[in-house]
Amino acid sequence: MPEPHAGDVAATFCATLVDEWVRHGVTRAVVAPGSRSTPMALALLADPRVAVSVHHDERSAGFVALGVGIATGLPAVVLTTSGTATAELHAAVVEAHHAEVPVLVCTADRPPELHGVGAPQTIDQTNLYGSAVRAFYDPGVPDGRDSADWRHLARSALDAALGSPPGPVQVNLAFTEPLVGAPGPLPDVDGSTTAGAGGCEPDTAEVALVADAARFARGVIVAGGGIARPADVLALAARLGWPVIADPRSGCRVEHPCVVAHVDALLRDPPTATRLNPEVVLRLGDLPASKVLGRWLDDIDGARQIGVTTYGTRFDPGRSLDVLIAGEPGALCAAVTGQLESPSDSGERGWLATWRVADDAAAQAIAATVDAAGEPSEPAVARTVVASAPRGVTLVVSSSMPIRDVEWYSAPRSDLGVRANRGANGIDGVVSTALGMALASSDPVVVLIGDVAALHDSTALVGLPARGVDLTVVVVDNDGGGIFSFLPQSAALDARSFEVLFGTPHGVDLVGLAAAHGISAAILRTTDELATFVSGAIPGSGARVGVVHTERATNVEVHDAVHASVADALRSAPTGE
Ligand SMILES: Cc1ncc(C[n+]2csc(CCOP(=O)(O)OP(=O)(O)O)c2C)c(N)n1
Ligand SMILES: [Mg+2]
Repeated sequence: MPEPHAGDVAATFCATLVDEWVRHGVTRAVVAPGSRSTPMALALLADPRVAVSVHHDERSAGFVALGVGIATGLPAVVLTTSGTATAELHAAVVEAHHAEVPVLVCTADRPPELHGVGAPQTIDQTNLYGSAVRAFYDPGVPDGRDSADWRHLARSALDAALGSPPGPVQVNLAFTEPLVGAPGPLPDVDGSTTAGAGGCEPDTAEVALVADAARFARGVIVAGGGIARPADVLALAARLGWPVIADPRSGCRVEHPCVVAHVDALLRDPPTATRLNPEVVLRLGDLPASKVLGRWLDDIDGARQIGVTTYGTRFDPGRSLDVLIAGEPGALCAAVTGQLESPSDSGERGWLATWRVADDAAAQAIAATVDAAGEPSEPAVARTVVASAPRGVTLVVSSSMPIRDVEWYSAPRSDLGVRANRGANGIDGVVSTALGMALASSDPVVVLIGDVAALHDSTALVGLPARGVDLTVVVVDNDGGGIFSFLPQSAALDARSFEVLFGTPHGVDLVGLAAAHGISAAILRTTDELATFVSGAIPGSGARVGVVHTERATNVEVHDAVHASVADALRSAPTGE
């Protein structure tokens, strides 16, 4: 029998993997150009059930795939050629690992005989991403005799990506030349189903443990990212008369009597921080960005702290949790509500009222201070973007100051999904992540991002107008890293050293940069202009960039003024008790 044509075998192998992935829900592929990846690139493009987007920069491509996984809960395939191209994906793989987002990472490779002999574009890709992947597969060059295993390989990789927790998986694909071939008949489908992502179920003892803690009047719920059923969290809070410290990513930051939106400002005021000390803390999902909140949680004396995360992942850098429960936080709250005997009596309402009065006073002080300034300050930008985004939009917020400003100052909103790459808190890949989300959903996406983060991911802009997405990017341009002005380095160093190493002005014209990519871009000079711009993020609005200029030094003053006004307001507000 003649040897099968290597190109045809590779084509059939790749078509089989793609078919198996598509049969189990994969619909998107993100491909970066290169030769060695040809068999898989052609298989993805040939399958009409797969939407393929092509990106020159693999680093950006990795984050686009991450965004697809965030938006859909299903992995995108991201494909690169061999060599350094594969290493460019590492940042997105690390973020996907920590954020528990599924991604199928396909790295093309040279065959074994070309390793260690100086062949071009050949590096050791074995376990390239270390412990950041759920699984690593290296099936070797397909030769046709192994075809009975192909579907199994595809399904194991998908199961690992959708495991508990979900995450990235590397499938290293070695191909020999010729790289172009025609697929033959695919191996038969074996009919088995995929495991799918399932969280852990809290057991009855864990539900009872939380229900027992719910006997305390002075309880607090801290809701971070990673809550699938926020309504159940709010229902438990309402039943117990407990405040919910609601991170914008939690889905709980809605207009609701239990929701506390300005905890960072409240806890900066020491008498208030002491007055609000709870007996029990229920920490749901990951942690909000506020350091002030984190420190307060770590320093609370004698309070019982119970953590609940879908996959039992620990978010507890201060080691203050007494118990960690694995289970979807909303589902756990619903189970606990079901176990409670009678509605709380009104005596417990004093506790919630204390928080309500404080948070309302803070909200008013923030609004008065921030909205009083004519020029758009950075807190005003965050407030305006959150308030003006049209219904149904997803807001993607970058580290570093944007996520904090949204968390600290924005008013609650019931109809706005907020996302941020907080797995590893990188400022990289933010626009690309948002692009992936926009590609995978029909709703517009708005990004709030600093200038350094925007520049870091500027290759996300390549070809953007032709991608058919509604992506509105608001860049807060303070010509450098504004967050560092809040850190001890700023006081400890001489002004010149600080500016060189941390301020890092770059002087790039971001409107010009966007325009060079064919994107409609404008400077936004007032909060009104910003509000109009953001409210234009509607279906069909396309790719748009708006730049708001601010100053790093002034920004520190604005933050200080806001916190001072909150402290004043808290001193004159009734205590609520
Ligand atoms: C990939 C990555 N590199 C570096 C950092 C460290 N870092 C944190 S914030 C920051 C500056 C961010 O500046 P910008 O995006 O303009 O936001 P601003 O602080 O001005 O709000 C840097 C470099 C990081 N978090 N991630
Ligand atoms: Mg900046």
